[in-house]
Amino acid sequence: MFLFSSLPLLLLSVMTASCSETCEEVQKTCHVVACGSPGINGLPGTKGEKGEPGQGLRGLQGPPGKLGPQGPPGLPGLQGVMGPKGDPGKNSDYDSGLAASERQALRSELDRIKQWLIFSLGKKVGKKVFLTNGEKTTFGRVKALCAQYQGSVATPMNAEENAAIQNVAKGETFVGITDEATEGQFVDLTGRSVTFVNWNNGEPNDADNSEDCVMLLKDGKWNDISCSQSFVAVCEFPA
Ligand code: MMA
Ligand code: CA
Ligand code: CA
Repeated sequence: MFLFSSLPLLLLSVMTASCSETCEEVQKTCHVVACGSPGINGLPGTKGEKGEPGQGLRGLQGPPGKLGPQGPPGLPGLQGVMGPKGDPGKNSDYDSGLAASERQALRSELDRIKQWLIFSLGKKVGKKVFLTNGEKTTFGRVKALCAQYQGSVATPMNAEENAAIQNVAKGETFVGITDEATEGQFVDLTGRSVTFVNWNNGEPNDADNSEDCVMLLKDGKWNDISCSQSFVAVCEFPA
């Protein structure tokens, strides 16, 4: 049934396909067809191959377009890599700012200078160095002089130290021992009773009741003497 009713339409389609001209022309050659409303368009043909590039000159590039609106802020970036190690901090109490090798070099240079000083001027006994500036002065002045150079008045604690002081002084010298506080009780300058003594015969005699200081005689023996007399200043320093 469908086949019969659609047969004239099918025929019409075939005739239209073979008669591509206008309706008048169709009427000349295709007598069967009545001229009515235009037929429906056929299906599009397959796409042709791309043509050759044109021969005309290409136009100049136009000016850049206007700046677009600002976009939204981006997400935060990833955490950066760790930076290099910082400089060492400064602490004036504990950090000299010198490398260990520099400190070592200074230490050894200082030790060499100490050795020269001891060789030329002083005597070292154990942990003490005895030095003099050759000045002859009162006991009070000797104390002040030694303190000025961070030392103290030479005080023999044994025979060896006694000999070293005698040697450095090359003459009569005060030692850091007095009985100023209590007559007859000889103490060092820290107030401790002396354990080593080397008194000359008949000493201490506190002559004229005015001898509270102690001097080394040329032979190293001790004599109590007035503190206001003047003798060679000998100081002792930590070695
Ligand atoms: C004598 C003797 C000493 C005293 C001095 C004072 C020469 O030695 O008595 O004990 O300290 O005189 O100058
Ligand atoms: Ca005395
Ligand atoms: Ca005396």
